[in-house]
Amino acid sequence: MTQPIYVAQPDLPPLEEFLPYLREIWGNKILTNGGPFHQQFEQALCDHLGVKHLSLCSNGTLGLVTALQALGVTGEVITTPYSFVASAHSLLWNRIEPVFVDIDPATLTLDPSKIEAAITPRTSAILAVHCYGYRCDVDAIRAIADKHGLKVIYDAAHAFGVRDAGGSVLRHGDLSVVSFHATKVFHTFEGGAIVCPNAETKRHVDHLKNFGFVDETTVVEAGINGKMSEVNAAFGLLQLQHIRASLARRRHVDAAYREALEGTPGIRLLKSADELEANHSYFPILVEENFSISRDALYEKLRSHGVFSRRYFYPLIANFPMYRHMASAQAENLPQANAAANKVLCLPIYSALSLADVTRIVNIVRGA
Ligand code: T4K
Repeated sequence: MTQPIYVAQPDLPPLEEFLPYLREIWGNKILTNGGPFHQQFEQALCDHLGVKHLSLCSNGTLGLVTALQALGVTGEVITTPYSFVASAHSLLWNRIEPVFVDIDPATLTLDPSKIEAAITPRTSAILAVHCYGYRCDVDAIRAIADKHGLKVIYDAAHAFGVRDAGGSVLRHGDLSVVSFHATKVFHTFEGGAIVCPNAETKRHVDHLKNFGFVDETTVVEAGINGKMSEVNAAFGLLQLQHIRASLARRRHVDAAYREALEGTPGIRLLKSADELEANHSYFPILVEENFSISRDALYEKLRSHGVFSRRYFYPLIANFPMYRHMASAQAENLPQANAAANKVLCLPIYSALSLADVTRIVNIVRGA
């Protein structure tokens, strides 16, 4: 009986490597609220990413909610419908109205050429997503934001380790939020971070993720509990020692998929990661109309062989009940996003995926 293959599998270092960290926590009894591992991990991440300021948080979703609050974003925010539902939910949690704009079919990220037409006097920001680790057109988005006086927030949940000519892509935007969920390239079981442009913004974010406390008796804003625990922070410190090797193995898996699938009639791949500075966090294929079976039939076929691919991101966010009544959510406004939601299948990719399993998966796809 062959083992099931899931879309993601978290990296876990040998348990013995984690035990000394746990002993330290058991010894000092500091479990959360910005303890020593939290501080060390923040600094180590800044060094690793080459950014000056970041604030750890308990997950990417609360990171997004807090980032929007920190920037004082209100009214309407232009965003992509092609993402995990947490992107748009972070707006609703702040009582902000999402205005959906279509995506660029080449990168599946927000199409800058569609943004200006969606700006109204109520627009205060753009929330864009580096989908699958493919960098948004950050220069075009910045130019539009500057012209109209808008803030830019990047949902960089998928973008840990992605670099461009200037360094980590997490430095872009007024704030950038990364997820360290178990299914991500770099994870701390649950977790995330808000990358900040300066110390003052980081301080503000630090207060907001701690209920709004600035000292023992002063609460300045209605903050939330978005803190990362010491166990998660310690695990993150350990994970950082393994991330380069893990990314290198993902690169091999990505390359093996590409080599085997390139040229398959009816299967389209996004441009290779190196051209777009991505991080092999997902392996999306687009099942076009001329493929032998439908995307959903291929999904079922893989399942019947114990391969659990995922239709990220189907349904489109704009089609969920809390969004679909909105004018910008209508299908005629979002042809590319709807097409992607109906075509994309994310094949399993993780550092421990063997090349034999890649071949097995490709054979199922090609034999369909
Ligand atoms: N923005 C974007 C663009 C995002 O993609 C996400 C999260 C967020 C914001 C929010 O960040 P967080 O608040 O989550 O930090 C998963 C994740 O829960 C979610 O983090 C992620 N995006 C989203 C794309 O995918 P599911 O429902 O697909 O997860 P699940 O449990 O079905 O896991 C997929 C497969 O991974 C499983 O079949 C088996 C494997 N797996 C999963 C877990 C959790 C494991 O082997 N071990 C595990 O512990 O949502």
